Amino acid sequence: MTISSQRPQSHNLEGRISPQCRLTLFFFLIRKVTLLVMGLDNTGKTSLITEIQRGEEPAVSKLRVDRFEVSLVDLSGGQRSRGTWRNHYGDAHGIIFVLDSSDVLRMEEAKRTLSRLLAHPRISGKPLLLLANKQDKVDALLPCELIECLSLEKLVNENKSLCRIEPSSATKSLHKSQSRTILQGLRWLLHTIAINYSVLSARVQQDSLDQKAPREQEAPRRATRAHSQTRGERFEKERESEEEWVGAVWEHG
Ligand SMILES: Nc1nc2c(ncn2[C@@H]2O[C@H](COP(=O)(O)OP(=O)(O)O)[C@@H](O)[C@H]2O)c(=O)[nH]1
Ligand SMILES: [Mg+2]
Repeated sequence: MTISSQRPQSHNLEGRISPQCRLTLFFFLIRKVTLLVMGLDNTGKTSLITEIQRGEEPAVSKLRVDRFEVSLVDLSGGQRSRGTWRNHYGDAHGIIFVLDSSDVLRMEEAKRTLSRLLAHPRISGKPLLLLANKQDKVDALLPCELIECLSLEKLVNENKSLCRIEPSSATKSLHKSQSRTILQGLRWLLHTIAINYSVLSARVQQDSLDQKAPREQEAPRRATRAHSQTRGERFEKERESEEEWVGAVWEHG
């Protein structure tokens, strides 16, 4: 019996697809896209998603927009929940960051949160849509005022993220022009993702694997540890790690 020493050939079709065919694929392929919906608590994330899909409010909503199958992941924005955002960074092709334009008192907190988010290696460079929500309120800041307030130009330039800001309102009495701006923003985000789709998808694939790996390695170790501890010891340890974790959230958002 002979064993072939030939290495298996890779099947890279790139060079074999004619430019015409590539153009056809570009227009007709359905692309799967994951968008993370983030922002401080109470800014209107869940209301906006419900408005966009005109239905219930599950944590992950699926919708079809043009040639895209979009998963919108609604991430809770409370102080403690923000510590778990990073578990989703690797899955994202793009970000929707929702602001309560009328909450001037929390604008500094929003700026800090956005700045940390954009600087994260798994987010940096991914396209960002900012929704300046609650525009129906009389004291709401306009998008141009928010750009100043958040030093947005500096922030996105530092992290090489393409960014667009749109006014929005998620109230039931939504004016037609408001729902148009949300859709316009969403289309811009998807179009920007489409232009960089191969690069972003490769990044998502790699980051999702990297994200899963440490958790899978950690699981058997955790099981062994739990088995060898008494109930009292376990409680003490859990309380300690909870305290450490709360500290970490305060420090890193
Ligand atoms: N006036 C006004 N209220 C809004 C708007 N969007 C959301 N809300 C209200 O803000 C509160 C928080 O909304 P929610 O969607 O739960 O925020 P989340 O914590 O970011 O998911 C709710 O009482 C909403 O009804 C808006 O565009 N205008
Ligand atoms: Mg919510």
